[in-house]
Amino acid sequence: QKVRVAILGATGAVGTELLELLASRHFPLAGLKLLASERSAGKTLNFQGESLLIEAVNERSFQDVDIVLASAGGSTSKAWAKTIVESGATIIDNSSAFRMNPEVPLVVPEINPDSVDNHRGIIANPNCTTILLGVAIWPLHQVQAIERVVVSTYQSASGAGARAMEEVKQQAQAILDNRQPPTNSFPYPLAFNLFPHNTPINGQGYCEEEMKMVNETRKIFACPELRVSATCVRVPVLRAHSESVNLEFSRPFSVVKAREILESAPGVKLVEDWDANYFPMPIDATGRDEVLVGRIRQDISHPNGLELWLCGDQIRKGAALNAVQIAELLVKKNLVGSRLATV
Ligand code: A2P
Ligand code: 11C
Repeated sequence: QKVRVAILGATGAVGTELLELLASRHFPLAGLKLLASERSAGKTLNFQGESLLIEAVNERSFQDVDIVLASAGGSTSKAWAKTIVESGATIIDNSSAFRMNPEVPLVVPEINPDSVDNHRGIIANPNCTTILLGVAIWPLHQVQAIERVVVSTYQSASGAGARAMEEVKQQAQAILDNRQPPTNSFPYPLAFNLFPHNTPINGQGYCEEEMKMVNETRKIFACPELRVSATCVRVPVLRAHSESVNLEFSRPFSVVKAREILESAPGVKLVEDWDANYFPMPIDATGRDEVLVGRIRQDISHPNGLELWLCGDQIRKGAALNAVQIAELLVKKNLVGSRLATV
């Protein structure tokens, strides 16, 4: 089966990675359409040696499309989802617009591939921090149920988009040159600094990004009672997120067993050289598909606790790769096309 694909947000950090992944993974394309805002209309992007024209999205954009890979922000997804589904296409949406809608599957193919079976035209790609965490801890959860997760993130600039990545570089240069660093994409300088994630804070003191980790993990794991507490922090790294993870089980989980499980877990690469003090780092995760996991150790403060550390490419597994894997899953399961969601 060959599929007609459109990328909505083709010029963005995730959009350009989607292009690369469709080519390198030999996705069975029957056509590829690049969509963005009016700002990019008429420009071109290279795909497999061919120069493809970028079009401004409009009412007719989806009439000859089977799958839309959307990564143009929540408001753009909300604005176009109905048109996409009514045109007969399936939208795989990278934004948070529909993730918690009970009709919308929230999918990490390594965790809940069968949740796509009843999709109604909209499938949501989880938040990057949630995907990376889920891929690393789901295999352990299969062996012994996790009771509580305490996670702290070290999130790269890429999560805020392509312009934000450029801005960190400009900030670094400005600071080195003794100039005022620009802060258009971020509220504060990120270069030579870090700050708690700048999404709105709720009445309990948690920001939106932290609550995404709580609610999305519960939905993907089909574990509405799972106890999760997150602290999300932006760090001056370009495109790979890191996470410090503390897991609590109902009884001790052997470190040896955890390593054994993660060594063969899908989407995970164990990176541990204790003698060399070498563990996952964002520079090693950059451009890679796997979530790098290491520093697995017994929590000395709790007999049933395990500690681990992970890094994963935010643009790849945290966004574009997961979306392309969902598209591949739809093709494999013959589930391409919409079933008219209520949006
Ligand atoms: P454009 O380059 O034309 O602004 P990032 O997350 O890296 O910032 O990328 C955001 C992507 O979403 C870009 O491709 C951007 O296109 C696209 N985009 C932003 N707003 C809209 C919109 N209103 N309609 C269509 N695409 C949009
Ligand atoms: C960040 N995780 O790093 C965010 C970006 O819900 O998809 C993606 C937000 C989302 O800031």
